[in-house]
Amino acid sequence: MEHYMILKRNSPQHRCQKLLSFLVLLSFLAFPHAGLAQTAVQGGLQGSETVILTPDGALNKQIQGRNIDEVPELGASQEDGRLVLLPHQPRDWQWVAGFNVRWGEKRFNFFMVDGKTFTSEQFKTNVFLTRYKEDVTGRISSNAFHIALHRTRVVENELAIFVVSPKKQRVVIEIPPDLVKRKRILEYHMEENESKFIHIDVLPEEFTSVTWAPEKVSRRVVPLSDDWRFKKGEIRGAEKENFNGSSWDRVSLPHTWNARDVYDTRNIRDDLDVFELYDRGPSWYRKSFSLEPSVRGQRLFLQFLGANQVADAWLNGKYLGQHRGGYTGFEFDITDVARIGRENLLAVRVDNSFNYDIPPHTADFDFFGGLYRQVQLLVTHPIHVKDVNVTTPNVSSESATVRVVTTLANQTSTPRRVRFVTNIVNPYGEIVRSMVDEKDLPASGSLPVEQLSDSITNPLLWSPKYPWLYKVYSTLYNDKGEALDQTVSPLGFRWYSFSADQGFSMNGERLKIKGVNYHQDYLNKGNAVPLAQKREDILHIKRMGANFVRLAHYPHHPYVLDLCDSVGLLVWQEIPVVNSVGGKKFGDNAKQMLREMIGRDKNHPSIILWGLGNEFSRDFQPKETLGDQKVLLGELNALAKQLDPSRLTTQAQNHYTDSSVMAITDVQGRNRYYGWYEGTYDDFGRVLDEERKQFPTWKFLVSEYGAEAKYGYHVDNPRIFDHSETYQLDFHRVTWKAIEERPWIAGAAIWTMFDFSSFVKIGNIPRINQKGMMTADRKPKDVYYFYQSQWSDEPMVYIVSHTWTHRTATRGLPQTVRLFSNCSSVELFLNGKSLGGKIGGYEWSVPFAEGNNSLKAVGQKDGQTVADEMAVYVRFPGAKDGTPDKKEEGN
Ligand code: GCB
Repeated sequence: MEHYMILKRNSPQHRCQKLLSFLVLLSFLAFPHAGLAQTAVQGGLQGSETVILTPDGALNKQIQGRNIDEVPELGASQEDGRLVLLPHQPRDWQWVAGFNVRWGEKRFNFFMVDGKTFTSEQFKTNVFLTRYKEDVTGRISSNAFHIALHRTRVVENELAIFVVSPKKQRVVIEIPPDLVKRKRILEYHMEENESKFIHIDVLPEEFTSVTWAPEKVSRRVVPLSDDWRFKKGEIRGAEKENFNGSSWDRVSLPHTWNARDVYDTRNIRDDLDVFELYDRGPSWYRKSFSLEPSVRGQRLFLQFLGANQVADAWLNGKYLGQHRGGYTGFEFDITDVARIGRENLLAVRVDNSFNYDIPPHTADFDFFGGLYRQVQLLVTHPIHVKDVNVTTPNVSSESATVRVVTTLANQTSTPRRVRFVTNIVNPYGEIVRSMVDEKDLPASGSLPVEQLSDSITNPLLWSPKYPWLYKVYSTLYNDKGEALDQTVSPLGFRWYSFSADQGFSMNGERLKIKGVNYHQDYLNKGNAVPLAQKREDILHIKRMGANFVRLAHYPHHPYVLDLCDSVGLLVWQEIPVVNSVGGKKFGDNAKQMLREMIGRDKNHPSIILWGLGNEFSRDFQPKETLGDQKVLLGELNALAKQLDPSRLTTQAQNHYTDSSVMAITDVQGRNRYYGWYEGTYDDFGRVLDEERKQFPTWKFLVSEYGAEAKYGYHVDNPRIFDHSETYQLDFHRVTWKAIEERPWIAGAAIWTMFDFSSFVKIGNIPRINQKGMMTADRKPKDVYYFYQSQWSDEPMVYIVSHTWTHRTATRGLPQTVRLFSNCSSVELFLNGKSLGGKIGGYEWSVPFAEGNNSLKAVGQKDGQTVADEMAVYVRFPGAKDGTPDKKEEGN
């Protein structure tokens, strides 16, 4: 194995060209101190032409000079005459910039980076964080804010350069010694209209930067989401090619047949049978598709990202196989069955009946049947990358090594010699390490290749606050140097631990886990949720200030893990062993799910815990099955450790305290509902203290706590189970305080982020578990703002409550108005008049006028101002509309 600092490939791009230096834009920044000091700016982007810049040079070229409306993926669109900036960055882009973009008569600039948008105008945006609303043109062109936003530490002589090339050429950048201690020369081959960010940290002596450009290979994913036919029920012969399914419903994926009946409240009876009341059984899907001649000679893999819960598939009448389990993906190699240049007929039978051999048996959520995630075709060269396993055997803030084990497959009938290159690319798109091997791949076989990088200095660490994401590009070349296949895997440099006394630490610093549980459904859609909604969900979680998400109670969509990596959310992901365990086949299936989950998601830096089950050792389980549960948990734990020794394991249990079971996993998750299913919320701290005394070596993480509330329902005297937002707030204020005060509790995950559908719940909205911070269609309850005020660093203020707009008061007696805020000071205004400012403890006595009132709260934090406003209509009982009470006349 060889190690390269620079990738020197003998590609035409790297062959010697005439040296020509042409810099359209160059900005130099030096950071001798923590503050920003702009030492020189050359050039600029304030021309009259619209310029859209992406990390993709070819795309830049394509869009140059065109109207931005034609490229909505860049993030600007118009809705109802409003400009809406969507933080839509294609998955592997770090940034998108637009200069001089036309919107009606206006011109504006925007910059998107890691889901955040910065604009030069006060547009209405639905962005995650709009930190700067002033004109940021200067910052964009100098790139200073980009560095300012993400710096984790003060680095001397840090330099950011932004280069745009108007034509295809070699670019030479000479950096004078006064900026980086000694003179540096960087060289790039750049395409026409290509742009680059070049970022230089404390530089190792041998530093030279090469910016990464992906290879053109045949690997591609063809979506198969549209034009499906669907029919409910068992249908004989539906797998046959000559079967006529033309009368079936037309559907597109994601799809579930339970999007309606699960929410049907008509059938609520006392003798509710959870196995009967929504449609659980087999159904059929059929789809025809054609394959272009260009895929001839390639391998074709039919991939299902999830089907609940048993799926059987046929292509062109031939049986492909069966997958059992509703939450992990699976694939079939269809190369030998598929017809190229002609129609193919895919038939899939999906069955969500109760199945004793497949987890879960029962749960407090619904088992929506169907192809509820995407189906797609993966096309690859017969010699391809099958699997990549990236770990970081040594990592600190000074240095790190990367170990990559790649499985290379040769699906041809002759042995092949290949050149295999692994490039580690930093968040700026620069190759920081290259590892190159020459290998002989056996005919019709595969070969694992292990590569260990030498040490990378000053890695940018991944954390919830600064989710710096590196990428591992794995590229296979044949003996002529032609690229055959390439994959990209995420890489984050981070380390973490749980301690029984100190809670959780990441990258050497203690970090309280502030988390939520997240179920994958959405109101009236079930689990068939579009990807854009998942993105919104993750942004809601992040915006509330959380740093952790427990993906309850099963593996979620792979896109969710990508999002968590990029926005910075720690993840607990689990297999769906919930409430009970079955026999041997159940155990085997649980292990298969664990293999599939770890196999799919092992490279995501966001994942810190593998969950092995939820409340499957509940006290009300038959005693005779407890032994089986312990054995299964032991086997699952051993398997998780074997598959992924780099991560910790956990389980979530309620009252279960048998230490011989609890201690099997590394971390002990506790689901606790004092003040809901039992006791009062004041019990929470005391009971956990007692448990800690009894089990001093446990690493406590509160995996669930929560209380239900109906959105907009407020009461004066909150009581347990009244489903008021008022009670839910009291519950959370007390419980979160108890968690926060105890350093040995690593942290907690609220049950739950969103209200979710559960057939077994008959609260005041039947079929919905209402413990969410937001409703099942994502409306925030007051408690959402309470947590935001506790958890988020972004300045916020919220008047409690925007859903309490009509109040009844006693004339002459002021009403208490509460605010949630993380600001250092807040001032409240009633009908335009200040009621005074406060520092901390945000409660005011407000002398409302009868009828319409306006409230406005203005907060200050770190030089930023935020405000919240609402209208309140106040009625004094006894008074007729507008007429003062007799009693109070003359007051
Ligand atoms: C739990 C379960 C979770 C339920 C929750 C509840 O302990 O782990 O699946 O949804 O309680 O709301 O009852």
